[in-house]
Amino acid sequence: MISLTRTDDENSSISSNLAERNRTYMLFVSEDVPIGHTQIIDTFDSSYCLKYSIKSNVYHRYDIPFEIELSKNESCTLNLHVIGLLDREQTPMYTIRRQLIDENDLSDNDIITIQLSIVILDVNDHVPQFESEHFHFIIPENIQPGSLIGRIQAHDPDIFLNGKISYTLFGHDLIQTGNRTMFKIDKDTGELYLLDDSLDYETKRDYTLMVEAKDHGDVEATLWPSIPSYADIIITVEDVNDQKPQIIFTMPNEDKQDDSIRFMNISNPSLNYG
Ligand SMILES: [Ca+2]
Ligand SMILES: [Ca+2]
Ligand SMILES: [Ca+2]
Repeated sequence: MISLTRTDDENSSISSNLAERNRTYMLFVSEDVPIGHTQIIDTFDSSYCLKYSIKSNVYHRYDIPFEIELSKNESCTLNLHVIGLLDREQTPMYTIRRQLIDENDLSDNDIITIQLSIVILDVNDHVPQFESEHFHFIIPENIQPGSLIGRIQAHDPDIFLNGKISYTLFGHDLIQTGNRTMFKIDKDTGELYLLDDSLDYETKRDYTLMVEAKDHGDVEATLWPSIPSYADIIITVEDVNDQKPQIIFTMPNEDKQDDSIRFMNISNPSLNYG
């Protein structure tokens, strides 16, 4: 509450110090308040309302979804009215200036300038959005455990916990025979890593996973609960010539003890691309 007061007593007056009379305020308004929402900016002595009026929209911009009113009802209050939809992700802050003038004295000495900074508070009105619904990575079968496969990215334009994303991997192919976890994701960065050394093109060529992106908003909130998003990941294993040729010597006729005749069979599973 400000200390500006005025009475009808001719010996007292609203402070003549102009610097004192110019007021700055900071107000916090949630981005989900409905049109028609009203918030008190300040309360004055009732005599203040008798003297002053708000100069009509001197600095008003039509894309500002607020109006300021000097209420002269039961008490003398300076009020903020919401007259348009708010979206913190579009406009996180507004600055509004208005002048209070004495209609009977339009000299510059009796104008009070009000500067109002309105900070729009976030609600969790966005779910994380993946850059794609499907991520596809191709890796050679001989990459080492711990290698980076790629990065999954989702975006959430909310701020703080409402916009902080954590990633989690799911899927049948995540755990392989022997309870081996094949892949892991950095929950903060979305970087996808190979964990296990059992990649083998000849055994399994595709791994299908699912990734969840979830912000850190309140999952049990009534109005804006945290809701996860999902995307598919396919990891394709590429063949590498990783098997030494098998050389098999066979004897054409074991009855003949002729070491000079041999048949050689060379086979390499990695060359069977069928
Ligand atoms: Ca919003
Ligand atoms: Ca969010
Ligand atoms: Ca928001």
